[in-house]
Amino acid sequence: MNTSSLLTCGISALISALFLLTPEKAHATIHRAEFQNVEAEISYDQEENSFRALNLRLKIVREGKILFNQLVPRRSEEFDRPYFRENNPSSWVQDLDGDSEPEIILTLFTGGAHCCFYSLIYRYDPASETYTYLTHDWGDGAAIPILKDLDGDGIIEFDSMDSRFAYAFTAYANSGFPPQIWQYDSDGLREVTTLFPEEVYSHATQLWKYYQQRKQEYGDDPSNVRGFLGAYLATKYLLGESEDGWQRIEQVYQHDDRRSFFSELRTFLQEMGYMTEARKSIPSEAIDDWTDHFFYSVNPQLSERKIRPDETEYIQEWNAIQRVMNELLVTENHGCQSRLGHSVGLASYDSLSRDGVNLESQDLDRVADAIFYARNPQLGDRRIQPGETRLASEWLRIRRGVSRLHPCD
Ligand SMILES: [Ca+2]
Ligand SMILES: [Ca+2]
Repeated sequence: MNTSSLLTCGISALISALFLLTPEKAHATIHRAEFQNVEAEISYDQEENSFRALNLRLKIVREGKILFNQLVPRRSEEFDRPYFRENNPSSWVQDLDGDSEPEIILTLFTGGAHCCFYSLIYRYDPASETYTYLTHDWGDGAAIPILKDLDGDGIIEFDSMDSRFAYAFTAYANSGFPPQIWQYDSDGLREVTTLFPEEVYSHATQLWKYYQQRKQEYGDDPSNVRGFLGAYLATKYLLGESEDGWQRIEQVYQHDDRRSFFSELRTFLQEMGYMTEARKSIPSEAIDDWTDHFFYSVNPQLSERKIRPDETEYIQEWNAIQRVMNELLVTENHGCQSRLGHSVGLASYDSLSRDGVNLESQDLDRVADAIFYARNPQLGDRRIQPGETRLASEWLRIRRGVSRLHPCD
């Protein structure tokens, strides 16, 4: 019998909840589930008219022997309680990693409007004949996973969502979430979202549909649509279709704040790691062209002539900029032809005057740092101290030299 068919019969798992009145007017709540040779029982005392859940205990019986019977370690020993997703047929006792040994997945809710959730995953340790656990945080309720073998290979996927998008661009009710898919092994949960392009694609389609529905039902106000557009774009990055995603968003989002919204969106997606995949496909000519661009911006005296092999300081400065470009450049399509002629650029730009001191792009700060430290190797990587005004104004002069107000300027 293969693992997936074992799994199917195992899902005849028994789940029950019994409510017994104890003398302290506390209800003892018990949940039970079994899978193959493992039976687990969760119990806790629920006081009347109270959110407290006391004495939360997990008992695990394997092959008829009680191997584990302990209080569950919780962030709050009083309030965190087991959570079972409504209408979710997936059992909390399952073989997650396809080794025919069931694990126990206990998800806890801390209380609150929709946050927070975390799971304790218990694994059998044959050497000590007991169970060890690890913890995974889901954050917001939107991320509570559905456990399902999406591709039928016997390894369970945790089908979740990226809850860091809650409140990112708008109120919670208008927030959209990109998909996140995880798999379990003895080291913990590993994110594998991009290995499931069909699921990601269907999320992208769904998010675009939500965006259109909201626009139709509630109007095209920025606060109604920003959350869904942001999550849609993140999903397009997961699919390796960021150019198409940007094109659509720039086409449909015509509000006055579009420039600042796009800039906010780029920075957020970069910080959340969505641009890593896009970065892999950056051609080396684009990296060199961008390096040249910044190098000659801060060295106008060279009139873009080639660096000679004996000009070691210039070579070091150029190499320092190139290292930063390697890390920062992302695939972009801003709907305009960049002067450099590549669909590749930085994620964040200055939004205010190039001549003022109000410089806002973290990417451009890093370019300025690279040049500054290449020119001042005696500093190592120490920061400029208060009072070092000559160094401070040198940094600022470099920073102004690399300022860009728009990807197409
Ligand atoms: Ca297992
Ligand atoms: Ca699978």
